[in-house]
Formats: sequence, structure tokens, C-alpha cells
Amino acid sequence: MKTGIIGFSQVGKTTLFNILTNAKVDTKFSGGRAEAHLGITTVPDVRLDALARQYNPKKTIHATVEYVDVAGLVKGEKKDREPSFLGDLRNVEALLHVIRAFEDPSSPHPEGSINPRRDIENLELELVLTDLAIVEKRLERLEKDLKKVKNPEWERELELQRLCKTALDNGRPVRSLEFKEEDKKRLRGFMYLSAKPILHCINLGDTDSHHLEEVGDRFNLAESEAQPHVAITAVCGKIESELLELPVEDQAAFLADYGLKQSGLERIIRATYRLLDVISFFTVGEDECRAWTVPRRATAWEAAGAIHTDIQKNFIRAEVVSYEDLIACGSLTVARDKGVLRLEGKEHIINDGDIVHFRHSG
Ligand SMILES: Nc1nc2c(ncn2[C@@H]2O[C@H](COP(=O)(O)OP(=O)(O)OP(=O)(O)O)[C@@H](O)[C@H]2O)c(=O)[nH]1
Ligand SMILES: [Mg+2]
Repeated sequence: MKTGIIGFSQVGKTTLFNILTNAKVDTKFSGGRAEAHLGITTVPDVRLDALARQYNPKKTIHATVEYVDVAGLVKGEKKDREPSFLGDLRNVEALLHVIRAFEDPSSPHPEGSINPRRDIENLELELVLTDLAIVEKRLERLEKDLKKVKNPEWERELELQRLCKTALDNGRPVRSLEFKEEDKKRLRGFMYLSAKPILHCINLGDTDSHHLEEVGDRFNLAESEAQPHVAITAVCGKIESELLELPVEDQAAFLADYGLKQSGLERIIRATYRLLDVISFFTVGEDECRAWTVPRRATAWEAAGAIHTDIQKNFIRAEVVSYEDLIACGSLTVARDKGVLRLEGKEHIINDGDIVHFRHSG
């Protein structure tokens, strides 16, 4: 899973990138056109940790999320030439938009005041304008080609691109449109930024740590929050940066001092999982306990494919047990004896937290 961190300049993108990936990129350096940073986050999961304690495997492999941190957007930049760093965002699955809500007189907010609602609207507009430039170019090409040759595939694409253009012309992101799976495929190659699910993350000042859950009301964001494939969360960047400097055993107490139940990293990853509507299932054994990420309502057959195409191809049955049942039983053998480990076919829907063992031939 790959997420792109975006936002206007000096909002705390790199600070958040460092928090998420435990990197040490200098936040003093800005310069606007810096190269993109890439980092990987291990997805914390207490269930996998508990399974690992039970199995004591040689390897425990958590799910990971890749993050890319790019230079800040500049409002109203000309869209006829795509800013090069946007290229780094084209192949991400989701966008993490950092919004500045902390006061810092030494580096003022570029807009002069704190107003997350305005910043969200401005950012969405930048995405819309960037995509509009692409869709217009594509439509021109399609119309020209269709005058020369009749091609039903291009005609279908023309209809779809026109739908996108109409939405964009009206200031609406491509993600507000519903497409059938085969039409999504037709548009995928254009990698519209406004088609990507987006998590707006409000970066609060350190005195606001008790009010993380209330950002929606406080900044009047209900309208954004209600849109499809949009979610809102908050962090206190400064506190989270300090957290990173502490030994692991002191972190929970430090968070509690600020009234926080979980770290910003956990909150953001959970929000991203909900936004993308994905779940985790686990495979266990003495060699390896591992978390896998699949879309919610994935079938056993699809889950097999997430591990390896060979397992999918040679799928016989999936043995499935819920996390709670396996922990209560202590082992797959006991779970099997008690009848809570069930043998399921290809169409069985995998639930969040299920432990799955695939029986396959070859
Ligand atoms: N007080 C406070 N300062 C912060 C916070 N997050 C970032 N800063 C400061 O704001 C400045 C910019 O932070 P960065 O993380 O580099 O912001 P950025 O969005 O990556 O900036 P550009 O890449 O230049 O667009 C730095 O001086 C940070 O120390 C925060 O949560 N609270
Ligand atoms: Mg930066």
C-alpha cells in the first residue's frame, strides 16, 4: 500500500513523514522543489503480536505502508506544465493531506491564518485543476482519432472522460463519480489525483492534544467528511516528534500525559485502512506469523491471491478461524478439534482478524 503525503508548503508534511517512517529528514530545509522522500511504516497490530507470542515463529512480518513525501504545492501554479513532483504521487493508492492548524510565528502559515476548511477546498481545487489539464488533452486526442477511425473502446472512453471533465469543470473530484469496475480499468492509466481516496490530517498545536477527536466540529468539516472516499483525522506533529525520541517503554506514559490513547502513527494508519476499506488477515506457523492486507469482503480465493498466485491457482480449501477463537484455543489443532476452525470454499468472505490456512495442491 502506497500513500502520498501532500499539502501546501510549511504545513508539517516532512515532520509527519518522519513520524510515520521514523526517518530523520531535515525539516529546516524546504526550498520548494526538493526531491521526494520515500519511507516504509510497519503497521502496528497487537493481534499479530499476540499470535507471535503464541507461535514463537522465526519471523514475524507486519503489514507495511509506503509513504512518499513531496515538496509543498504552490497555490494557483500554472497547470499547463505538470509540476514534476506530482509524478511521484501518480502511482500512490491514497493521499494524506497535511493541514496546518498549529501557530508558529517563526514560520507563518502561507495564507496568514489557520483555516482548515479553506485549505481543504484549496487543495481539492489544485487536484481538480491538475486533472483537468490531463482530461482536456486526452479528450482532444480521442476526438481527433475517432474522426479518423471508428473504435468502440475509444468511444466508451470518450464518454467516461467527458463525465470526468464535467465533474472537474464543476469543481468536483473524480472520486465523487461512481464507475463500474471495467470502466475504472479504462481510466486507471490516467491516474487522476482527484480520483484517489484522501485522508485530511489536521496538524494541531501541542496545546490541542485533548481535542483531536473534535476537529470535524471545531473547523466545520462535516461537508468534506460526508464525501465518498474522504476521511478526516488529526495529529499533534510536535508531540509526536518528541515521542519518537523516547525509549519504547516510556511512550505510553508520555502519550497519556497529553491525554492521547494511541500514537499519531496508529491513528493515521487506522484511518487509512478505514478510508481504503481494507482489512487484515493472518497466516501463522512456526516459521512465520504474518499480516496480509486485502479489501473488505475479499473472498478466500482473493485472499489466497494476495499471498501468491500459485496458492490461488491451486486453491483447494481455506481453513479459517477468528482471532478470538484461536487465542482462546491456543493452537490450530485445538481449534480444529473444537470445531471453530472451519473448512471453507473459494467464495467464503474473510473477516478482519481471521487466521487463514490455505490448502492447495502443487
Ligand atoms: N509548532 C509546531 N511546529 C511544527 C509542527 N509541524 C511542523 N512544524 C514546523 O513547521 C516547519 C515546517 O515543517 P515541515 O515538516 O518541514 O513542513 P513541510 O510541509 O514539509 O514544508 P515544505 O516541504 O517546505 O513544504 C518546521 O519548522 C517544523 O519544525 C507542529 O506540529 N507544531
Ligand atoms: Mg517538506
